[in-house]
This record gives sequence, structure tokens and C-alpha cells, in this order.
Amino acid sequence: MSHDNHGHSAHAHEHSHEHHHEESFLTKYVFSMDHKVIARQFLITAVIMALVGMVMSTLFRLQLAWPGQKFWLVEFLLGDKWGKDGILDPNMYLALVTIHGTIMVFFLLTGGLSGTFANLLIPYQVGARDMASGFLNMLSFWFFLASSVIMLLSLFVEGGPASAGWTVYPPLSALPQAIPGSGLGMTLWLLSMTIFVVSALLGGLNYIITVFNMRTKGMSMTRLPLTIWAFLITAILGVLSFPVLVSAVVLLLMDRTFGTSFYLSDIYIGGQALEQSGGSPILYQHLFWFLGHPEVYIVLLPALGIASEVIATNARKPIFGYRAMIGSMLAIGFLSFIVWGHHMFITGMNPFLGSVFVFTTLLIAIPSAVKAFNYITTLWKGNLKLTPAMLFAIGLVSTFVTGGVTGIILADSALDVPVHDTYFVVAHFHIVMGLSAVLGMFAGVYHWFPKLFLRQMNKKLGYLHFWTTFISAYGVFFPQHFLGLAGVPRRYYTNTDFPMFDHLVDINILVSIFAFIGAVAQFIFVFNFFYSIFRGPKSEQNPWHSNSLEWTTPMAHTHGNWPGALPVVKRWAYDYSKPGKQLDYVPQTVPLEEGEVDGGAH
Ligand code: HEM
Ligand SMILES: [Cu+2]
Repeated sequence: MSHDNHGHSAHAHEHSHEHHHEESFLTKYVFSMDHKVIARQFLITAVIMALVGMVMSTLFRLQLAWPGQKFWLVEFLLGDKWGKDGILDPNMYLALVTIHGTIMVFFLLTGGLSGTFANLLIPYQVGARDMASGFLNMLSFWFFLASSVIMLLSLFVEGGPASAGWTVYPPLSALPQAIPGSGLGMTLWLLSMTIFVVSALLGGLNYIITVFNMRTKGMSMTRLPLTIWAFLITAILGVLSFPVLVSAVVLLLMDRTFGTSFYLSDIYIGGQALEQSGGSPILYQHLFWFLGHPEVYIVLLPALGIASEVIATNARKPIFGYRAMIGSMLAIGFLSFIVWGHHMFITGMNPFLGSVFVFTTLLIAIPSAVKAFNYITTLWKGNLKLTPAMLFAIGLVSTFVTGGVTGIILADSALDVPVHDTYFVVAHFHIVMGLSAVLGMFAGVYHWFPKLFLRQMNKKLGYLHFWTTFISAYGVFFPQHFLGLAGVPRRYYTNTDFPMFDHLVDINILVSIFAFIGAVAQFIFVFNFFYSIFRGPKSEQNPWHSNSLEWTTPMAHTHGNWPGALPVVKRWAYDYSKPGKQLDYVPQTVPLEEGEVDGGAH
């Protein structure tokens, strides 16, 4: 006891010059309430989760390209039970697809992308010392970590992890006896997702309150960088839609454990009718997709916001159509709530209702096209600095456009019906949402690495990583459109068993080979990332000559961000290459000159 006291007071003495409470290793790096530390915690957790999700995709791609062949890797990773003699067990195949999708959508791109960059950038770019509530922010990370751990634990239970697809439709999710993955694995999936939603809500409320209430002097809403607008709208979408997922999950848990029948209609198992009847699995689909579609934008908008920053900075040009960008993000956010039915065209919905969803879905193409147009116009005749971050941001614009085009096809009920549940859909959503968001996330990591870890990443490895990733990504997902058009169904253990798909074997092999190259490419990133955290060259304070406030803080992290007074904002964030200025950038803290017009104002 006395020893403890002594250690504590000596420690307090050392740090007595700090205004903030003294910090031990534990409060500084583990239970930190500092947004910068929490951002790094989210990022590192997401990188680890993504590696797990990626290894899973390599395993099921092995099976899809060479069905029934023996692979040492399969047995090595899955053991005797699920990978006997190196052959992937069919139940485990479904489970891998499910957990891969869940991890990528929720843990990498929802938790990892928003959690990292909203945390890092909101206080910095609005000019605040921290989030509105550091404590709730910390809890948000710990709930995220807990739900990640539970999801990983579910890999090791009897019966394997959940295997009803990442959408966990009933009856596979509602009947514990349906398939091996419907048992404890499914319960853990539901538990993990519930905790995940708590994390997302705590994070989201904090982001919203911080943006509305903690902006520094002069930081009006129309001077906010577009990243902040993107995080704000994302957080609002999350707060409105995630609770609906929880309600769906609660009803599901009741069907599973208390014999209710919200989702179960008449079901016979082995000739025996179940007690439950009268429910509707379609109800679940409505609830799921009321979250599920906005979720697409919860994943995409932060990436698009990051692209705006990275592209404007590295094109040395003001972002084109700042107000139109805000307007289109708001429009996308609003519309995303009235289109969920486009996931349900084949449920037998009234064709008139279907046509309403066709119409609202097609409307989203308009603000999306505005955004794509604005990126391209910003790039047009820019003085392009092709940093790795910039390449990833441009790559995002590419996938956002090419994936959006197939979205227009799927939005039409008449065209969606024949390709529904084929690889066409898999190709579409991987390109428009999966890839765009992943590329945006990489852009963010390369661009803000100096703010996260005070060092620079290696550029050459960055270029190598970009080109291998970009080429192999299209190599994986472009050919899948043709598989889909030929009718190859998704979520099938093997599709080469059907004679009518025999001529497609080569395409499947090609897709898998690109998938393996893409997976290897990510290790270039992982190496560069972890190496640079410790050994990368120290960064200067504003390496990209950027205007926004985060680059006005000193390189060494201080709790409270700015050592002295908070910065005062005098202009919008996009004064690059402004005529009549000496430098090609004017930070937000530089006062407007006589007669100078503030950029965002018109
Ligand atoms: C190169 C990396 C990737 C490969 C090779 C890959 C491949 C696949 C394949 C083959 C499926 C199974 C489809 C089926 O059987 O129906 C699948 C499912 C899925 N993937 Fe990926 N994927 C990759 C990256 C990603 C990323 C980055 C995301 C993030 C959005 C993602 C999200 C999903 C989802 C949500 C599913 C579930 C689809 C379903 O339930 O039918 N994947 N992936
Ligand atoms: Cu949708």
C-alpha cells in the first residue's frame, strides 16, 4: 500500500507541469479517453479483423476454383473437423462466407473506417480539444472490441460459427436445429451484433454532438471540411437505422428461445410440424434491410468524405461544388431510407409496391452522379500529386462509378429478378461498396498516417500495394458479372458440379488467382503499416500542405490537441491555388484579405 502511494506520487510529480490529469500507461494507451488514441485502437482492431476476413475468403475461393481438391492450407487452418484431408467441409464453407461478409461489412468498414477516421478527424477538424464525451467514446471502443472478440470466439464452438449468410435470414437463424451453424454459433453472432450496435450508437451520438456543439470560433457549418459532413450524416444514418436491427435481433432471439413465432410460418422437419406457425420470414427481411440499405452508405459516405479531402489536397484545387457535395450527401442519406425494398423484389411483393422502390432507388443515381462528377471536375486540370493516398482516392472514384452502373441494372425489378442471388449481385456490391470503402480507407490511412503515428509510411511500398490491389480487385470482381449473367448462384459450395456451368470453370480459376494475388498484396500493406509505426521516418507537421485544422497541431500528441488557445477559423478548407496568393494553399486560420470571398459561401 505505502509502496503504491509512493510510486503514484512520484509519477504525479513528474507530470505536474501538465494541465490535464496525470496518465499512467493504462489510462494513456488502454483505457484512454483521448480521441487520437481511440482512433488508433479502432484502426488496429479493424486491421486484425480484416486479416481474418481475408484469410476466410482465400479458403472459400480455393474451394470455388478447385472444388473437392485437397489443400494443405485448408487442413492446417481448419483442422480435422472442418478441413478433413484438406477438403473444406460444406457447412464450414457457408460459415466462412457468412463470417467473411459480417467482418468486412461491420467490423472493417463500419467500426474500423468510421471509428478510426471520425474519431481522429472530428475533434481535429472542427477545432475541439476532444469528443463531447471522452468516456462514452472509450466505451464505444470497448464494446467494439468485445463484439469482435465474441465474433472470433464463435469460430471455435461446436457446430461452427453462424452460417446463414451475413443477412442471417430466418428460418436458418430462427431455428437452432436447422443446420450446424444455427446453434450456439448463431446465438453468439446475434450477441456480438447487439453489442456492436451499442458501440455504433455510442460512437455516433458522440460524433453528432461534437460536430454540432464543439466547433471552434468561426467554424460555421459551411466551412466544415467535407469529411466532417460525411461523418455527421453517417452518424445520423447509424443512429436512425441500427436500432431497427436490434429490434429484428430481439424478435429473432425470442423465436429461438421462447417459442414465439414472429418469423416462423408453418415448418416441417422430418415430417413433423413445428409448434410455431403464422409468422413471416419476410418481416425479418423488412427490418433487416431497413438497416441494411442505409448500412451501404454508412460504409460508403466516410470513404467518399475522405476522398474529397485527399483529392482536393493532392489536386491542389478547391473541391468542385462544395455545396452540391453536401446537398448530395444529404439526399443520399435521406433516400437510403426509402429504398430497402429493392432487396426484396423476389419475395412476391405487389408489383406496384415494387415499382415504387424501383423509382426511389433510381433517384439515388442522381446525387451519386453529382458526387462522381464533382470528383472528376476537381481532378480536371489539377496539379496532381500522385501520392499513394491520392491513387487510392482516384481508385475509389473508379469503383464508385463502375459499381454504380450495375446498381442501375439491379434497381430495375424486371432486370433484378433473373440475376438475383447470382454472382452478378456479388460483383456489384463488392465493387460499389466493398472496394470503394476499402480503397477510401486505405487513402485515409496513407494520408493521415502522420497524424496517427507521427511518422511516414514508405511510398514505394504504397505504390506497389495500390497497383497490385487495384488490378487484382478488378480481376476478382469484373469476371464475376459474367458468372452471374450465366446464372451461377451465390452461396453454393460448388457450382462446377452443374454441367451447364462447365465452360465457366476457367473464369472461376481466374477469379481465385486474382483473389490470392490481392490477398498477398495486403501483406505489403500490413508490413508497411506496422514497420512504419515504429521505424518510419518522422513526419513534418504539414507534409501535404493541407488547409484543415488537424495540421495546425504540433506533431507530438498532446491531450487537448492544441497546447495553447484553440485555433480561430477564418475561411473554408479548400483554398488551394487561389489566384493572387504566394503559396498554393491557405490554411483555415489565415484571415480573409480585403475583398476576398470565402470559398464555401457561393
Ligand atoms: C479480394 C477480397 C475478397 C474476395 C476474394 C471476396 C470474395 C467473396 C466471395 C466469393 C463471396 C461468396 C459469395 C457467395 O458464395 O455467395 C463473398 C461474400 C461476401 N463478401 Fe467478399 N470478398 C472479398 C472482399 C470483400 C470485402 C472487402 C467486402 C466488404 C464489403 C466483402 C463482403 C462480402 C459479403 C458481405 C459477402 C456475403 C455475400 C453473401 O452472403 O452472399 N468481401 N466474398
Ligand atoms: Cu440496397
